Amino acid sequence: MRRAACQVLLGNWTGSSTVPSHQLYPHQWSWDSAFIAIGLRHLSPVRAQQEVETLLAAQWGDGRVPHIVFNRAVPLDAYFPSPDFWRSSSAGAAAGAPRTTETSGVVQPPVHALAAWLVHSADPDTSARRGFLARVYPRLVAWHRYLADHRDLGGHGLAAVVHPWEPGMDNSPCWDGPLARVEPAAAGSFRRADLVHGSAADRPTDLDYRRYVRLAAEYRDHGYRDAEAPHSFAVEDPGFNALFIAAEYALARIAEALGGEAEPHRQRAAALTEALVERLWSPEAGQFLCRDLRAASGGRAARDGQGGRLVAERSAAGLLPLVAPQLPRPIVRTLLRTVSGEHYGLGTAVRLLPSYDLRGAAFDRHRYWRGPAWFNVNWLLERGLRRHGEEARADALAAEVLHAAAASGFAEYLDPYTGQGRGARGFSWTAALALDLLARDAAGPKPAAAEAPPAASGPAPRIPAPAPVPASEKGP
Ligand code: 9WN
Repeated sequence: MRRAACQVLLGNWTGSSTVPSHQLYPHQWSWDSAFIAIGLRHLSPVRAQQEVETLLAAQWGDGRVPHIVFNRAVPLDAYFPSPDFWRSSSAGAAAGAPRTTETSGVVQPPVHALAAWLVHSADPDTSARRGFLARVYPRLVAWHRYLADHRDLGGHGLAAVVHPWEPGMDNSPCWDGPLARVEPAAAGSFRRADLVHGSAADRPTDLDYRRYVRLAAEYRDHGYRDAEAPHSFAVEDPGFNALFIAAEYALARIAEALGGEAEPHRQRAAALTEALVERLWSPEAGQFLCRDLRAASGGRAARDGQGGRLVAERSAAGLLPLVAPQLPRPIVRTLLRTVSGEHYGLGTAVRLLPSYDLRGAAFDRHRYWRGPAWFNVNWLLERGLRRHGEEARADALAAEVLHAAAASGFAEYLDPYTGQGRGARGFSWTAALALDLLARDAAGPKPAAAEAPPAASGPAPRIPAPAPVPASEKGP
């Protein structure tokens, strides 16, 4: 399995970074590259450093790390929206877009500091010799500063996303309400490339795409300047902010390793955690929810006086705060119950965490982020479980992730009920994160308490459970 995972990563390597999939996503994607680097470090720490640095080289002057860095050798019609839609080097000039590299203008979750720290930890000597941390640290600081200074649209300390592509979970039912207020771009005004390789039953609808295009064009036409763009879609997402918290703690570790000041990063992480709980925790739902900042105030849900309204949809993003180390214990306990309760059914109804409420009205086991199980989300949950001392559950989940990754040919995502692979095969982050779990398995003894939960169907996986996260990787 290790060999097969390495082959996927080697095959998707372009010479300076890794594509998520040659057919569907033939460029470099931001959060993909972070997850890819986390796996790649076990194959080649230097290549993993390069993955992160290639992405950060396309950072804008205002600090944003774009969600796509385009490869100029790839034909324009291979992916939509292409560089001639975003026009970053001209339209984004005032926001400091690179002059010679074309990128998108939106962002993705800030997993990069965590990736950089894990990449460094894989081979600290080589990393130090090459000056890796010293080079990436100022860029990561600028990236986090961009989120804090330009994206706190709600004014209470959390970063808002301004396009469904930003939280990385493009087609989540959480966006249906906020998106409904967006005027769709004219039908036929653009040509989708995703349907050439992906099935229409799995991908977002044309109407969704028309709204994605409208939002992106509006941002572009305002020079990608957050102070001027209307941002008619603005949402505080618990997944995005949970990863921001984890990344801020990772930045503290990086600062420490460089002999710098770690405390401001820890304080920012603690403040973010407080704001996350204050603004997005829903005791009724037993999980975190998204806050739609553009929803008209009024109505029952808005009476919390916080501005906007909590979105009444349960998505797996609302469980990701488990990766935050300082979450109040009662909230952790509730989240742990929710994970295996009726809405997600982990270990009872399904083997991997679905992306959306199994009982939700919009649940669709095949369509993008509306139900399927994704590997990066499950890798993050595994980490969160371990972080809060749930070793046995984490071991069981890791074993399921490895089993599913191998059985599906490293699929992009899975039908949560059958485990059948969907979307692209030979998908980079699936291979990378499997490699990461395998490497942990090789690194240490198997914890005694590792017991698999009851399986939904089929034979139990034969893959041994991995060892705990090494102490050097743990934060804060
Ligand atoms: C738009 C590359 C990306 C992932 C996202 C996933 C999908 C793109 C698309 O693919 O999004 O960014 O065209 O649907 O939703 O999480 O980063 O793998």
